Amino acid sequence: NDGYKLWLQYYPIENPSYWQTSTLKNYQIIGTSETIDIIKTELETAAAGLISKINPSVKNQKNTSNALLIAKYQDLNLNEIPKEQISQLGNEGYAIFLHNKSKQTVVTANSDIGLLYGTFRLLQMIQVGKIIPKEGIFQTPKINHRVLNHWDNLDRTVERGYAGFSIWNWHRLPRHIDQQYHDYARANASIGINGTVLTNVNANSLVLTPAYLEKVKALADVFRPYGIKVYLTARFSSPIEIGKLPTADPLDEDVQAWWKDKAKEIYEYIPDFGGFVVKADSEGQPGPHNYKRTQADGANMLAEALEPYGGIVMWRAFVYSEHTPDDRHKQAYNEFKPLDGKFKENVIIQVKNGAIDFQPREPFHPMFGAMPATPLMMEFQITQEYLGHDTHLAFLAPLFEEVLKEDTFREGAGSQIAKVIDGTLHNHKLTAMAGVANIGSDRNWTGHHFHQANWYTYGKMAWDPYLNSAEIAEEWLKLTFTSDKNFVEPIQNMMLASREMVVNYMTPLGLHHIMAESHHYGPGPWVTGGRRADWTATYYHQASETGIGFDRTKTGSNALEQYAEPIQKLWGDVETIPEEHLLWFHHLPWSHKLQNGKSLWDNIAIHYQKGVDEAKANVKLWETMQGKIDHERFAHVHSFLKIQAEEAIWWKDACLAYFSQFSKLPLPDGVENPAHDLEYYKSIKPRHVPGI
Ligand code: BDP
Repeated sequence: NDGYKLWLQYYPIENPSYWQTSTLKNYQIIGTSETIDIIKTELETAAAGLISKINPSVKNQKNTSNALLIAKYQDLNLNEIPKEQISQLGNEGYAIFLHNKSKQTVVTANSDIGLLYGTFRLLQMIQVGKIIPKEGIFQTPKINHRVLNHWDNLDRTVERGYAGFSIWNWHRLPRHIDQQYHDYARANASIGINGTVLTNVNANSLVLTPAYLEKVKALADVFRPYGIKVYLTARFSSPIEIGKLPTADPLDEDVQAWWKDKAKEIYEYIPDFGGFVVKADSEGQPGPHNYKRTQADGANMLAEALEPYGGIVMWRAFVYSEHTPDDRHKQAYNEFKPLDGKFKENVIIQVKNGAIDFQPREPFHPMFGAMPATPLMMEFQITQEYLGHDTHLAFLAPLFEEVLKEDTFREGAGSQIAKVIDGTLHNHKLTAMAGVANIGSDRNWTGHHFHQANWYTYGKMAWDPYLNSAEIAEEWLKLTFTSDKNFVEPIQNMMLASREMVVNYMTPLGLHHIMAESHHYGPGPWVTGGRRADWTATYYHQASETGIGFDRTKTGSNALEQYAEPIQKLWGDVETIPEEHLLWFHHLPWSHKLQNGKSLWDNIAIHYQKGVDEAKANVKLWETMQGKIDHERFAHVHSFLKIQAEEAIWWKDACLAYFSQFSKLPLPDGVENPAHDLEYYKSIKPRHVPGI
C-alpha cells in the first residue's frame, strides 16, 4: 500500500452488520448527471472493498427492495421529513436518515453535490463502524468557500511544497487529462473542499493568457462534477505584463477596463470560475501601494470586474514591508483596520491565523473580530513550511482547533474566531477558509503518510470549524489504516501530541521564527543581518545577556494594543499570560521564575528536552505497531519518525548551544548537553543533517 488511496481505502470491514452489507449491496440512485455517475462509481468501489470479505453468494444476491436510496428531495416521495428542514440544507447540505416505513437508509439533498457529500459521509460512517442516529444526520457546511491554495508555479515547482512537484502538468494540459486530477477532485469532495486556487500567491500573469486559460478550463471541467470551483491568483501588474498598458493603477480607467475584459474572457472559458486570490504589496509583489492607492482600491477594482459573473476576490492581509519601521506583527492590522467597511461586497480579506507567519504556535491574528464591517477568512498553512517540512510528523488539527476556539472578545466573551469566519459574529454571508496545500507528485500525495491527515483535517474543519481534533484523528486513522484499537488508540494519542512536541523542540514558550534562513528547515537562531531584519531570527528572539523575548507590551512595540481589552490585560501581565505565548509578548531575564518555580532558562531547556524525548518515544511506539498495518506504509513512517527524532536533537542542541552563550547558565538536570559546539551547528548546510 503506497498510500495513494488516502483515506478512501475501503478495506474490508470485519464482520459487517446486516445494515452495512445490505446498504452496500442493494442501493438505488435516482437521477442522471456526471455527479450521479461519480456517486455510482464510488458506491461500487466502496462495496467492492468494504464487503469483499463476505460470502460472494450473499454479496451478489439482490433483494427486490433497496436498502439504500440516494435521491434529491424533489425526486422523493417523502412526507416524513418536512420540506423546511430540507430547504435549510441549502445547495451543499445533505441529510442521511433511516426511513421509518420502508426501513431504507436515505441520502437526500437539494443538489447532486449534496448527494455526493452525503454519500461520502455515509461510506465513511460504514468504514469506521458508526451508525445513523435516530434523529438522522442533517449537515450543511458552516463556511461557503472551502478552498485549497496551491502555491504551485507554472514550471511545476511548488513554493513551500515538500511532496514532489506540482500535480498540474501544464505542459500536457489541456490535451492530456491525467487520472490524478479526478482522484484529486474525488479526495477533496470526500472531505467537503469545494474550491482550488491552482497557482502560487507569488503569481505569474501568464496564467491569465489564453494559452493557459485553456488549460485551466480543462481542469475546471474535470473538477466541476465534484463540486469544485477553480480560482486563480491574479498578479496585480498583469495589465502591464500581459496587457501592454503603461500602468496597473487601480484607479486608471484603462486598467479597470482591462480587468473587466479579462474577467469576461475567463468566464467564457470557465462559466463558474470562482475568482481571484491576490497577494499584493508583500514580499516584492506589486500592489496598489505602487500607485499610492489603498488595499481597498486594489481589491475593489478586481471585485468590480468579477461581480457580473458572481466571482469573488480573496484579498490577502499578508501585507508588510521592511521599510515600515513598526513591528511586523502590527503592520497588517494597521493597514487594513482603517479600511473596514470600504470593500465591495464580493471581497473577503484572507488573514493568516497569526500575525507573523505560520509558526508552530502563534497567538491569533489581531485582525480577527476587529473589522466588523468586512468579511474575514482564515488562511491556514497545511504544508509544513515551519514545522519540519515533509519529514516531521505534526498533526495540525490541534493547531487549527486552538486558533478557531480562541476568544477575540470583540463582541464580549464568546466571540470565538470560528464565529468570525463562519460569519455569525458580524452577520456576514460571504464566508471562506483557505488552506495552503501540502499536495505534490509524491505517490502518497503529501510526503509523510501522516500529513494526509492534515489535508483531511483541513477539509473537515473548513466544513465545520467547531470539530474537535481527537475525533478527526480517530476517524482518519480508521479510514486510512485499520480499526484495530490497539493501533488506533496509541497512534491517535501520538498524533494529538505531535504538534506540541514540535513546538517544544523548535520554539517553546512563545519563541518564533528561529528557523534556518529562507528554507526554514532546521534551527537558525543565529540568523541575523542580511537584506531584511524581519526575516532574521535575532529580530524575533532578541536574546542577549539580559534576557530573551520580544517585548510587545507598552514598553515595547505595543502590538498588544491591537487586541481587545481583556486579552491586553491577560497577555500584558507576565503572571497571567499563558506560558505558551510568554516570549512572543515579553522580554524577560533568564532568571525569571515561571509557574513551576524554575527559571526561564531551565524551562526553555526542559521544553527542548521534552520534545526530544517524545520524538524518540514515538519511534519506539511505532515499532510496536509492526504487523498491525501494511509493511510499506509502516516502513515509510518508521524512517520518517527516526529522521524526526534525530532532528529534534539537532534542534535542541543547536538552540541550547546558541542561547547558552547569553544565559551563561548550566543546563538543568535531565537535559542532555549538546554533542557539539555552536560553530558546528552553524556550519550545517541546508538539509545536510548529520545522523546521531
Ligand atoms: C511565507 C512564505 C513565502 C510565501 C509567503 C506568503 O515563506 O514563501 O510566499 O509566506 O504567504 O510563509 O505570501
